[in-house]
Amino acid sequence: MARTASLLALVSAAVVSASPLLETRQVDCCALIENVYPDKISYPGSSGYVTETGNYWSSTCSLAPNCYFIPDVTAEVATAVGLLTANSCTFSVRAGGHHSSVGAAGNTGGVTIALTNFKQRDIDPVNNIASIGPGNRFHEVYTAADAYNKVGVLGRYAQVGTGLLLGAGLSYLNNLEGLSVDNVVAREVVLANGTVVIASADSHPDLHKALKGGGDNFGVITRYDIKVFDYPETILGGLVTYGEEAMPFYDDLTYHYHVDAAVNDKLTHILPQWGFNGATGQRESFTPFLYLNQQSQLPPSLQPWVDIPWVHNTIRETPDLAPLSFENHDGYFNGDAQQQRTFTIFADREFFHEISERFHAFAQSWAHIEGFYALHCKMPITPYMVEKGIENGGNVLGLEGIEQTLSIQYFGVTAKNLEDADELFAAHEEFIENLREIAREKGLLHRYIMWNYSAFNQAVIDSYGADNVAFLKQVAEAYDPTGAFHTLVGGQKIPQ
Ligand SMILES: Cc1cc2nc3c(=O)[nH]c(=O)nc-3n(C[C@H](O)[C@H](O)[C@H](O)COP(=O)(O)OP(=O)(O)OC[C@H]3O[C@@H](n4cnc5c(N)ncnc54)[C@H](O)[C@@H]3O)c2cc1C
Ligand SMILES: *[C@@H]1O[C@H](CO)[C@@H](O)[C@H](O)[C@H]1NC(C)=O
Ligand SMILES: CC(=O)N[C@H]1CO[C@H](CO)[C@@H](O)[C@@H]1O
Repeated sequence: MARTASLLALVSAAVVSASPLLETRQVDCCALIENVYPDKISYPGSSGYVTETGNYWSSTCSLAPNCYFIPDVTAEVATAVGLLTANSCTFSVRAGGHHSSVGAAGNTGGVTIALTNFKQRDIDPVNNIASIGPGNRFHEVYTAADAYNKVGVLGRYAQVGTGLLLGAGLSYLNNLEGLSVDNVVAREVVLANGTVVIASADSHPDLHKALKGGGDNFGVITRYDIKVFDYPETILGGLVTYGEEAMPFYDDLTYHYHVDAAVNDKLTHILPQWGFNGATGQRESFTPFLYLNQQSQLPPSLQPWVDIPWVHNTIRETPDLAPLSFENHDGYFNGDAQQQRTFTIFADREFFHEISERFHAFAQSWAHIEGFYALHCKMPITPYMVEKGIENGGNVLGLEGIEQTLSIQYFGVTAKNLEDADELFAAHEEFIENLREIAREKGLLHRYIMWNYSAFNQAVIDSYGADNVAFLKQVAEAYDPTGAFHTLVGGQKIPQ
């Protein structure tokens, strides 16, 4: 099947390029790679193509590339990227496929490089480094490190991919060790011209810093070396489920977590979030908890969370983190239409309540859409986390100098059907932009927009501030002088 399709593609390409009407020669970008790696290209109709198309969390991101290129080793990525950029071919890079930004990790009519087979996960227990391939999902990395009672600063959901290590990265270990990007010590990067470099504090340090927030503007990452940390024989962790009865108390606890527990008891981690389920018309919350210490009882800093009415509570002593990541991920599946948007504020008790009330009212007005779900999270970035980043060499996120805890505000909406998505997503955008204005008027807005929770049309890199944008431009000019990652690859781009 793949072969027939590719033959057809070659034939039609030949016909097209012979046409005198076309000013530019059309290159068959898939065939370019297929000539070198015939077994690693999947065309529409093949099982490989179908599988890769299903590897996106949001159905809006499952586009129709002419082919997927599914390499196994770095040298193959390097050859392919060199060919693609030399021939001005549109291409995308996909790791775990969990970003909801359309066109960031996929395209229509181009080549999508699926890093699915990059499954390296080697733990160096002496130097406390995990070397991980971009094709891993977080549960795989947790499992590998669990074997040594070690843990990295990773995402909290089992199936999410390593793209998070480019963005910022909210994790169980944030309060103690800072953001995920700041805990990557080295990356193997395939540059636009196919050259492979290591970016670290000692090797191409400018690229290393740029990649801590600069995302997919510089190359294809084929390996991440991340720090791992020891944890005790057991830790406390689990998920607490709440219903409507808990909602009146929830934002007070969330505020308390931002300004007190996350600051003063750094072994804690909570992901405060609630969802509105269109089918039931009710709010619910599945809140992940972690306490990185060997003890059987919750510490006083977390006790208030179980003093309010809860429905189900799985917090227990556990020797491993991987099961927690699966438990968190339960209920998140691929295939619905998703849009997430985000902005950042300074933590404020009253405004926390107001935001929840407003988003709840918005969600209720969309309950009639099939499969409607609205998810809202409030996640802290403490001054200590920012200091950790500076200690680790600095990043380009522009968070330096905060004196109070920031709160990343996440808003996601889900629809079953793509037909409902346009209208819903437009209303969602309007709602969030309005809310952001209210935050600005109250003097609570921080400019930062976290890449990992952003929508395609939110100006992420701009939000890092002029100095960081200028730095990123300079690094892009040095490592991608022809601007291939700017013009040929979609996603969040450095403003020009
Ligand atoms: C259910 C769920 C839970 C989540 N939980 C968390 C969480 O706990 N903490 C958190 O911080 N975020 C979380 N996120 C957000 C998540 O971090 C982002 O969606 C992240 O981008 C996912 O990475 P990915 O590899 O799965 O995505 P992809 O869509 O594959 O990639 C995202 C972007 O990165 C680029 N990219 C990926 N890999 C490479 C590479 N190797 N080289 C070059 N470019 C690359 C892609 O081109 C794309 O633009 C969650 C998202 C979901 C849906
Ligand atoms: C590839 O690009 C890098 C970064 O611009 C450059 O240092 C290197 O010399 C280039 N290699 C070749 C073979 O052109
Ligand atoms: C999937 C995704 O978009 N992940 C992003 C997380 O944030 C970094 C940069 O800040 C992006 O490069 C990643 O693409």
